[in-house]
Amino acid sequence: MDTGKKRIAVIGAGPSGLAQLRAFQSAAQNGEAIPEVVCFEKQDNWGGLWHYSWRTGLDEHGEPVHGSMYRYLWSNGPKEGLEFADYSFEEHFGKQIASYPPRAVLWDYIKGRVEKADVRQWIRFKTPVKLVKYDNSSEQFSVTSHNLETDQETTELFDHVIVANGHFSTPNVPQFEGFESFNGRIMHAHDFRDAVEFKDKRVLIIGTSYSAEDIGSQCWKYGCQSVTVSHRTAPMGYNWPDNWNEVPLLQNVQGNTATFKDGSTAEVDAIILCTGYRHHFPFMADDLTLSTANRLASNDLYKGVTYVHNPRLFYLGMQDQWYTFNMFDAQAWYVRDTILGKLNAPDKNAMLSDVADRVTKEDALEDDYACIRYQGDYVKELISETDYPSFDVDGANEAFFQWKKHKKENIMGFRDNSYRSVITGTMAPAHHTKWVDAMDDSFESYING
Ligand code: FAD
Ligand code: NA7
Repeated sequence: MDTGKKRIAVIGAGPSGLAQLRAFQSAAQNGEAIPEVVCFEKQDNWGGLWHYSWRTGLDEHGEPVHGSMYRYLWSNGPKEGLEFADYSFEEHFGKQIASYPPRAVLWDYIKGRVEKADVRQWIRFKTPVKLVKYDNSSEQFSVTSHNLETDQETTELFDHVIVANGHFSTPNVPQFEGFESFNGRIMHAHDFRDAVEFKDKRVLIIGTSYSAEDIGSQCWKYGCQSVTVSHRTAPMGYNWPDNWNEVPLLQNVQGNTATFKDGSTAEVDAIILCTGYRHHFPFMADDLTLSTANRLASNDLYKGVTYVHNPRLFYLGMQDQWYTFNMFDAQAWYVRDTILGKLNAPDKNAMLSDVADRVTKEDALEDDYACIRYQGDYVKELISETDYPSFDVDGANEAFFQWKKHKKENIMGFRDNSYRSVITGTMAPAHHTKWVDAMDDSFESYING
């Protein structure tokens, strides 16, 4: 097979798309013939969610703003769980760094590997993909993209498409009775940018997952008057500060009074919906569109990446995520080797039963620890099939277990802990300032401060 003539479209230059570029570049570095790779990125820079934008709503071109990250965001899990096996933190920073870096520091790390790999020229920035279709007779995809600089649309043919547009950008926004007449700000986590906006305010948060926990903690840290968190299923149950309260699901709002399912009420000034995101692929033809919930075993993806209804199409990073950057790498290397013909997808029935098996196993998991092991096993499974550098996944699992324990011990202090790198074996130093006192999230403060 002459793979040198193939054309591959990668949609998105976030951590997943960049993992794909690095995977192909590493094959080329090893002397292998690689296809032409074109990466379409709608933003003006790389790094996906880690590339911060102050914008909300629509951007300067009328495109929906991708960013969901906010100022003062520090990694919500230990960096020892996500370290690239082929590019350690120590290689990038010239020293080991503390375990919960702020956004700017992780963005710098993500950039470092792909700058070293010199793949920026493969990316067309400010070029959102608008439509992907598949032609059964030519067995090719047509990809229509829009150059936002020149305002021109172009349609090109590709042999494979790899969708890496992330799934934490299109908000899931439920409606609650009385929202229309609420006397304050109502927003989704996707539009949250700066906790200082909520200083002295009584904040009501809906939801109990990462966004709820972290946005609530940010508001608390930057001086809000109180945090009330409303749950649909169960409270988070951490040992929260005194001005933090967990309540059942919101029933309605009248004026500034919020009433919850148990009849209790709270006076609130702002409501932040931390109610998750939707997988959203408005640019994919119907027969190519992945439809899945935010779970560990995504629907319709053989080995978590190959679209069972058209195995020339791949999706990266569509799972709910304990593992992130190194899991995207495991997936990208696997997809690369499938495209290069070193790995083969089985027939459709076998792919469907692979998916069903993953779903059944996920459904049987009893707790978060089992979920972490499950996703760790998935990472192990994929990297055992490619030349992605093997690393101690059990050690990374252990960092996640410790992280969970540290959160239980002290939810406002867990980021002060340190873990050992599974790539270099080095223990992370303690950060110079405790998280509750560290108001400056800049790169300089974290690395040089
Ligand atoms: P993204 O980072 O979302 O990147 C997708 C890229 O695709 C973007 O650059 C986007 O502009 C581009 N794109 C989208 N549509 C198109 C289109 N039509 N055409 C062209 N380009 C397009 N993970 C952690 O490991 N640690 C954390 O602390 C952490 N914190 C998080 C905090 C928040 C608030 C959120 C929302 C997520 C967080 N995550 C965290 C998880 C995050 O999903 C991953 O770290 C990572 O960013 C996922 O990478 P990705 O490339 O799959 O998606
Ligand atoms: P998640 O992890 O998908 O969590 C969504 C939360 O929203 C979860 O607690 C849900 O409750 C809750 N939810 C969803 N719909 C509703 C309605 N209608 N009413 C009440 N509560 C609701 O999203 P996050 O934004 O927290 O995290 C996404 C990523 O961002 C993550 O990877 C982090 O790294 C950062 P449920 O438990 O289902 O009852």
